Amino acid sequence: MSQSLTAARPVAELELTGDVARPARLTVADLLAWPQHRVRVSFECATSGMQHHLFEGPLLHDVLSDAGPGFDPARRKDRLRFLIAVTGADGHHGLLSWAEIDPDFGRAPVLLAVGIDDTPLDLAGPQLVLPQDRCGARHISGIQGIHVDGRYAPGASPATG
Ligand SMILES: Nc1nc2c(c(=O)[nH]1)N[C@H]1C(S)=C(S)[C@@H](COP(=O)(O)O)O[C@H]1N2
Ligand SMILES: [Mo]
Repeated sequence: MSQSLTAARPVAELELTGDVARPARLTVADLLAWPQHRVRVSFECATSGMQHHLFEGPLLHDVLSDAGPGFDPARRKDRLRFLIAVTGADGHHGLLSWAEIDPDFGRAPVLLAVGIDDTPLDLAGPQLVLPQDRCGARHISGIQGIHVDGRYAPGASPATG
């Protein structure tokens, strides 16, 4: 057995896919490249009650914008058909709309946390943090995938605005 006892444990990676020009695989270390934000969040869990945490990480909007979402940034209406699907390694998942985190619309300061209560999340993977949510269910931990989907367009939409 030549395996070193100090061999690195597998580091979690999240896969950013979908309607983006630059799909990516991102570790927690990669997510440190964006400006970091700290936020204290309180949320209620239906089973375990109130929880309070200090989270740190980049804005989801900053990370996804740099991946080149497939809309025309000059046309605000073009962003309204985009969904963001977030999946945890255990299969827990949730949806956000692009407009929810867009500075021109909902402006929710949603984070991709790389740390919780000053503990790094390198091994567990990043956690979605939604300071605006009263309930904890969308604070998806161990994020494995983020899929940007711009196909929700059941009818033709007006060209401008
Ligand atoms: N991956 C994953 N993230 C998850 C969940 C889950 O089951 N899987 N549960 C959610 C729920 S219901 C709550 S309240 C918060 C906090 O859950 P915890 O008490 O397990 O930390 O995490 C959320 N994130
Ligand atoms: Mo919960």
